[in-house]
Amino acid sequence: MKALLLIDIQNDFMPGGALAVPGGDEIVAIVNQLQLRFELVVATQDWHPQNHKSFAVNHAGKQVFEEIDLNGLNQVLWPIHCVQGTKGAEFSKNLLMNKVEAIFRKGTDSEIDSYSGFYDNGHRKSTALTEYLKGKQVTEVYIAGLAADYCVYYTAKDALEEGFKTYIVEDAVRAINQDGFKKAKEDITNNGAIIIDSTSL
Ligand code: VGL
Ligand code: ZN
Repeated sequence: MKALLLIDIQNDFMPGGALAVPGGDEIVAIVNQLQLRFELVVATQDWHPQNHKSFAVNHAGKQVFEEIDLNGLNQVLWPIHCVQGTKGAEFSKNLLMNKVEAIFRKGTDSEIDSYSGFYDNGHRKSTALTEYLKGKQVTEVYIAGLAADYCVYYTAKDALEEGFKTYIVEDAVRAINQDGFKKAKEDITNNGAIIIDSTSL
């Protein structure tokens, strides 16, 4: 069984959003088409409390995109984004949601960031996505969404570690930083991930 994982296709990652990913809106129509080819579709939703420590404003004197040590982990400081219950945290209004069977929210603990849909950045707590997918006999995951160099990348890394055959649908992702995505692709393909195009599905 294969599953399509839709990563953080939320307003704040769209052009005009708080943490806009260039071309983020361009994936929505592709993702909607792609969903029709899958029996199982699940989504993740970045879902932070206002006091989340990944937000630069919550560290006196720190600027957006600076890096700090947060409870022993390297942390990029982001603009305020995807705050629980806000418009920015909602899924893009153009995203087809009726096929999405489950939504996994992440980044809810103010002390630790969570890029992957499976675990927080310290692998301290699980979202139970693995158990959910394995309970449905899923062996292959196809990953689409935002941002390619952060949440898509870390979700793919964990998917590989959890033993799933892992595909990145390249035309259905967009990166914050192109160079970062190039390195991310090298890393995950070295670990067995497969990069494909939605047109080949
Ligand atoms: C993301 C940075 C911070 C993502 C989420 O969805 O890629 N990036 N929070
Ligand atoms: Zn976030």
